[in-house]
Amino acid sequence: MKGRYLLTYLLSYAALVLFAVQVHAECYNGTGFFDPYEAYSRDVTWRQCLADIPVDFVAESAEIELKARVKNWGWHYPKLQDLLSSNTNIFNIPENFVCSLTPSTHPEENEFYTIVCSLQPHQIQWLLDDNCLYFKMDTYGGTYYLGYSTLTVCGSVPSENPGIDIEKDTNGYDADISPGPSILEGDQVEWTYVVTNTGDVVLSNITVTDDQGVTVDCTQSSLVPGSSMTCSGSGTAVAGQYANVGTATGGSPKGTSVMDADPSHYYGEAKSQGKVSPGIPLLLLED
Ligand SMILES: [Ca+2]
Ligand SMILES: [Ca+2]
Ligand SMILES: [Ca+2]
Repeated sequence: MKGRYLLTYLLSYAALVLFAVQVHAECYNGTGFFDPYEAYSRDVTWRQCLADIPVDFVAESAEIELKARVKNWGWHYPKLQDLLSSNTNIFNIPENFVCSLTPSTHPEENEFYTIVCSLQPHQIQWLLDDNCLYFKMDTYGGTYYLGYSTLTVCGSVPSENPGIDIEKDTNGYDADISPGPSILEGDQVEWTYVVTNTGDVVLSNITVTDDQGVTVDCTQSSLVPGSSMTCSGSGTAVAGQYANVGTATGGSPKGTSVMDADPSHYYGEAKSQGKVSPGIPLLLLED
């Protein structure tokens, strides 16, 4: 038996570890909105946007790659100089780049060169704020063709594992199968509906319904992972076998719906007939 407990423990632990690290890496690209661009003794500014980044995306790094060609050799090689946030609050605040690869010598005529620059954390935040940034290249004379510019942000998207559980009791009995507890006809019946968030994300818009029209009162409509609430309903016992099913539904932050249902039963002892065994029909004898 000890070995079996150990195995169960190890399997539970492995499941927890797998559960905890379910994130997957993602990279998103955006290409600058320009045609091959000819710049002569003037700076080049362009806007670059990323599309379709999930709202819960956690960025870890971002970089911009710029490819340009020198037509007429200038005094200096051009360099990616400034980054301008397109967020209106901080627009026009120039930010120098941290470039991991900058040409150390003047490029030759007609030579393509590439610069790769890393964005700093607060620049990445600007990018996530509205998915777009303005870039500026200083050219210092000469003629340059801007070939392309690619903006890439990499990070992770937390995966969702939403789950919900409901356990419904009649007068404190789970009573999933009939007949359930015996209750005298006309007595008060108390139903409890314990709803638990069994997933790893917050559930909201939680509703609990009863298929026999019992009014179910809950104290809250959202649950953090691992937490529970007890909802309740009440009614008057009727004679005979009775069954009702409680159903709980909820929604994850990404809009996934989860649902669970649980039944409970009771057997209503008819007042006028005294004790009646379930399943045995009454015989009415006629004269
Ligand atoms: Ca259940
Ligand atoms: Ca149950
Ligand atoms: Ca039950």
